[in-house]
Amino acid sequence: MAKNSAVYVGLGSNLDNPIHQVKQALLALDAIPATHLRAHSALYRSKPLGPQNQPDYINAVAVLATQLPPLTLLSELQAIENKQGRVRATERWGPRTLDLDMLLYDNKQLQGPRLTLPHPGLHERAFVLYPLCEIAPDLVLPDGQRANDLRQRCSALGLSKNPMS
Ligand code: A4P
Ligand code: MG
Repeated sequence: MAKNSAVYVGLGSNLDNPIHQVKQALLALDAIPATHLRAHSALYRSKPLGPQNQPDYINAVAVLATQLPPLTLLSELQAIENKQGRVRATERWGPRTLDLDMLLYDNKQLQGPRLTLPHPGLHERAFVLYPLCEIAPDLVLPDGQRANDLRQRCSALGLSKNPMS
């Protein structure tokens, strides 16, 4: 039987009913071939990182068990983004219906043209670290740092658990 890998995925949305977008994406993650949704965090509301003239985000983190290799899984994540109306605009960090970031794939570290692991924003983003530590409080990153130590160093200003989740 093929080995299961543990993959953490960051979900974000700030357009077109973000709570619905994120909940819909969780269902879609569980429907990826050879992949299961193991757990997900609560939904969080966060102030935008990047241009401020855009709505607040809804963010969450999910953990998957998958038999797909990293680039195949990335294509599946991008297909879900596209299906949920993602338009790739030229503005960096602009608003989007759905963003699915591969935060971690087991302990892999790689820097390729399509995929960087761990995701480069992981170490410093409250909207990633707080939901990540909610579902994986003892997680150790590939570089040996504890996710919970990074979270404690990261201000939660502008981040709140969404009461609707
Ligand atoms: N790519 C490389 N590594 C990865 C990875 N680990 N996971 C490549 C996913 N994709 C990865 O991504 C651009 C390219 O990154 C892809 O083609 C893929 O091959 P994209 O989703 O098309 O564009 P993007 O998301 O706008 O780019 P970027 O720079 O990755 O942005 P981030 O880091 O995803 O940040 N504020 C709040 N509050 N909450 C948010 O969720 N998100 C962003 C986007 C900005 N501000 C935010 C939030
Ligand atoms: Mg992204």
